[in-house]
Amino acid sequence: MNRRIFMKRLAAASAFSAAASMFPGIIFAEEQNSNVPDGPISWKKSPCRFCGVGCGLLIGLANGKAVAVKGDPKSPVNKGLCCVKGYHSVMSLYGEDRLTKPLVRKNGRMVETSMEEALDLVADKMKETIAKYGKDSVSLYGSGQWTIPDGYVASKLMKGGIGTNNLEANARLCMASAVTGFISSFGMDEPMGCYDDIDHANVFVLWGNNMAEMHPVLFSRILDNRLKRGNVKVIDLATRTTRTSVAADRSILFKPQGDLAIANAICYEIIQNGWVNRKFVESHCTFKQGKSNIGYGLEDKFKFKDEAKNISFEEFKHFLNDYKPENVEDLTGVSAKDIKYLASLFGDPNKKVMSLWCMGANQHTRGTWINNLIYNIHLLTGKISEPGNGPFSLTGQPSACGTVREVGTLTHKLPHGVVANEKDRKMAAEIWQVPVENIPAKPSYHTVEMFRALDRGDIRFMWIQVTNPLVTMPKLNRYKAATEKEDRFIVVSDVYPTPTTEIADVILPSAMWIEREGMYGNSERRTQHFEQMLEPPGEAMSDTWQLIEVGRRLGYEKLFPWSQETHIEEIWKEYTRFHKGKKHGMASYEVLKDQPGVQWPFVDGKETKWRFNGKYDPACKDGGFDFYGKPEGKAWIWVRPYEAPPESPDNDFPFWLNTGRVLEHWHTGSMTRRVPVLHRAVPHSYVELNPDDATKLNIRTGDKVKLVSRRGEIVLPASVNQRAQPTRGQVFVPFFDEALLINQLTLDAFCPISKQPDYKKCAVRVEKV
Ligand code: MGD
Ligand code: MGD
Ligand code: SF4
Ligand code: MOS
Repeated sequence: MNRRIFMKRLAAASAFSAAASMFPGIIFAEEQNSNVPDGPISWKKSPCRFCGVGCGLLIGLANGKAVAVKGDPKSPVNKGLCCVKGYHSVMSLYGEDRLTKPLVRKNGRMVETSMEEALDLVADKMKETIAKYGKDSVSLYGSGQWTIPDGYVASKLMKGGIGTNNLEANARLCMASAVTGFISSFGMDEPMGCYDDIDHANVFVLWGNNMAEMHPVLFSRILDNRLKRGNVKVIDLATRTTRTSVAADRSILFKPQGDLAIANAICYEIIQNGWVNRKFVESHCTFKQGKSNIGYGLEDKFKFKDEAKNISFEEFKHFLNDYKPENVEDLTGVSAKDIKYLASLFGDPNKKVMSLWCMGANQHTRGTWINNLIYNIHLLTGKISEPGNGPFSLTGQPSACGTVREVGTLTHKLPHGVVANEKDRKMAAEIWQVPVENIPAKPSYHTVEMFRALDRGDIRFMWIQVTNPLVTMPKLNRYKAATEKEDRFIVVSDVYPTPTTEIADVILPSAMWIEREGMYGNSERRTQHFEQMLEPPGEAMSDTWQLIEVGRRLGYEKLFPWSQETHIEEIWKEYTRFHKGKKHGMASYEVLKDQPGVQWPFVDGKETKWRFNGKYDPACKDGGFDFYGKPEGKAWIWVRPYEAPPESPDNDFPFWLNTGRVLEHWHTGSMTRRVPVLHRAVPHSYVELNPDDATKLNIRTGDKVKLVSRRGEIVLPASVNQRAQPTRGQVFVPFFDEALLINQLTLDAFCPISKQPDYKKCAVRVEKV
C-alpha cells in the first residue's frame, strides 16, 4: 500500500467517532482476538515506545511476532498499568506499508536499491558536499525518539569525526526551554525529584499541560492518590479546558502568555504574606537579574546572549511590585482571588506542593523564563528536593532526556558537557581518541536556524532520523520549500512513508524499537534497556548501525570499532565514562538488562531519588541542601518580567491559534494512525472552537472552517463541545494529521535563550466555508 492509498483510506474513514476512554486498562476485543496465537507466549521487558512517562511494558512474543502487551508490574513507573497507546504499541510495528527497502531518487523517481548502495551514496554525498562547501554544510537532525546509542554515535560521528556542530534533535522543539530553565536556575539539567513525589504531595499545580491525555499513566497515579489519601487537590492552570481540567478540583483559565504574570504575582503574595522560607532562601539561594526585551528570533541569524546581574532580595521584592494580583487581572485573565488562592497553597507550610508542566511552558517565546519563575516559587517557599515538594518538568518523548539531554545531541552540547567548555571538549576528545581540535568550540545552528541555513544554502546536506519535520516544523511553507531547492540533498531514515520521506533523495528503512537493542531515558532520570526481540522487516537496519556504516565509509573506522553483535553494550560502556561520578553516574549494562529501569545518579549500586538534598543525594556536601550545579551551592532566583508574545490577535486575525496533541495519536500519527483502533478513535484533524464563538460564526461540529494566518491557510472540520474547549477568542488544532498541516500557519518565533519555538500562540482568522 503506498502512501496515497493509505491517505485515501484515512480520508474515507467515518467522521468523528467517540474517543476511546482516557482510563487505562480497557481491552479492544477485536484486535486482541485476531492476534491471539496458538502456541505459548514469552514475555520480555521494554519501556513503552511512546511518551516520556516511560512505562515498563512486557511484550508478548510468539512465532517471531509481538502479539500482546501488558504493563510490567515490576516497573515502579506504572506498576502494571498502561494507556491505550502502550497497549497497542506493538501494532504500530505492523502497518502494511512498512519501509523495507532503501529507495534513492533517480531522475525524479524513487527506485529501490540495496542497503550497501544506499549507504555508499549517503557517504559519497557527504564527502562531496564537505569537499565543495565545507564541514558546516552537512547536518544531522535527530530525535528524542532516538535510542541512547543512536544519539551517542551521532554525536561521535558529527563532532568527533567530521568536526561540525551541525547536530540537532527535535527535542529542541520540545525540551529546550526546560533545559535552559534548569541550567539557569540550578546549573544542571533534569528534575531534582521523581515520580514518587506524586505519592507524597497534597497539591498538584499543572502549569498548562494536558496530563490526562499526554501523560495518562502518571495522571492516573495522581487521581489514584486523591482517591486513596483524600487530602489531595489538583489545580489545572491552562489556556483551554481539557479532560485534565474536568478531572481537576479547580480549573483556572488564563490568557496565553499570562503565566509569566501569574507566577510573579504568586511570588508577590508569598512575600507580602510572610510565607518566604527565610532560612532556606538565605542559605541556598541567590538573586539574579537577566536582560529584558529579549526579542523573538523571527529574523535569520538572530543572536542573543543573556546576562546574570547580582541583585538583593530587596530589589527582587521591588521588581514584584508590578505584579500585585489586582493589577494583573487583565493581563492574565485570572482574578486576584484565584491568584491569592494559588499563592496560599504554596505558602501553607503544611502542604506539600508539586508543580508539573510540559509544552505549555516550554513552547513559549519566554519558555526559559516561565521555567525559572516556577522554580522561583518553589525556592522562595523551600518546597523543593524532598518527597512531595518539587517542581517537575515533564518530558514528552521516550528519550528526550536520555538521548538528547544526557547524550547532548544538540549543536552546543557534548555528552556530559558543552562544546564551549575546553575541559568538556578535552574529555570528549580523550574518550573518543580524536585530536581536541576536531571538536569545534562554537555552536553552529539550532533547529529552526538549521532549516533556515538549508533554505539559504549554508547547509546543503541533511540526514533526518526518527523525526518528521515536514509535518512538525513551524512556518512549514518556508522550510518545506528549503528542502526542495536545487542542490540540497536530504536523507531520511524512517519506518513508514511520511511527508518527510516524500522530499527525500535517499530513504533508509529503519529497524524500529524492539526490532533492535537500545535504551531510553524518561522524565525522572530513569534509563531503561530493551533487547532485540524481533527481526526487522526486509533490509531495515537500526539507526545506530546506519550511522556506523556511513561513519566507516567516511574513513572513521577507528571511531566505530564495534561488532554488530555487541555494539550496544560497548557503546554503553564507552558512553557512561562521560558520566562517571556522584552527580551523574549511570548504571552498568548488566544492571540495566536486569532491572525495569534505573535512575541516575546511580552511586555505589543505589539510585538517587531526590537530588540536591543530602538526605538522599550522596553528592551533597554536608548532608543538607546543596545546589552543587551552581557556584557556592546556591540556586538562582531570577527577575523575569512579563513580556508580550510576538503576535497577538488583531482586527485582521482576531483569534489565537493553539496547537497540540490528542491521547490516541503520537505526534504526526505515522505510527498510531496505522493502528486501526487508534485511527478510528480520531480519524482526522479538526479545529476546536469555543461554543460562543461557534454560535456567533454559525459554525457547528462537522462544518468546514477555513483558518488563515499570515503564513498560510487550511480548511478543516469544526469541533464544538467535543473533547475539549478553548477559551473564547481561541481555536485549537491537533497536529497528528499529515493531510491537514496546521504548521503551515504557525509562527517560527522562539525563546531567545532556549531557541524553542512557540507552537501555542499565533493569530488567525476563522471563516465558515
Ligand atoms: P500539548 O497538547 O502540547 O500537551 O504534552 P502537553 O504539553 O501536555 O499542550 C497543551 C497545553 O498547552 C494545554 O494544556 C494549554 O493549556 C497549554 N498552553 C497553551 N498556551 C499556553 C501558555 O501561554 N502558557 C502555558 N503555561 N500553557 C499554555 C506534550 C507532551 O506529550 C510531549 S512534548 C510529547 S513529545 C508527547 N507527545 C504525545 C503525543 O503526541 N500524544 C500523546 N497521546 N501523548 C503525548 N505525550 C507527550
Ligand atoms: P513524530 O511523529 O514523532 O514527530 O515531531 P516529530 O518528531 O517530527 O516523528 C517520528 C518519526 O520517526 C515518524 O515519522 C515515525 O514514523 C518515525 N519512526 C518511528 N520509529 C522509528 C525508528 O526506530 N527509526 C526511524 N528512523 N524512524 C522511526 C515531534 C515534535 O513536534 C515535538 S517533540 C514537539 S514537542 C513539537 N510539538 C508541536 C506542537 O505542540 N504543535 C505543533 N503545531 N507542532 C509541533 N511540532 C513539534
Ligand atoms: Fe506509553 Fe506514555 Fe501511555 Fe505509559 S503513558 S503506556 S509511556 S504512552
Ligand atoms: Mo516533545 S519531548 O516536547 O518532543
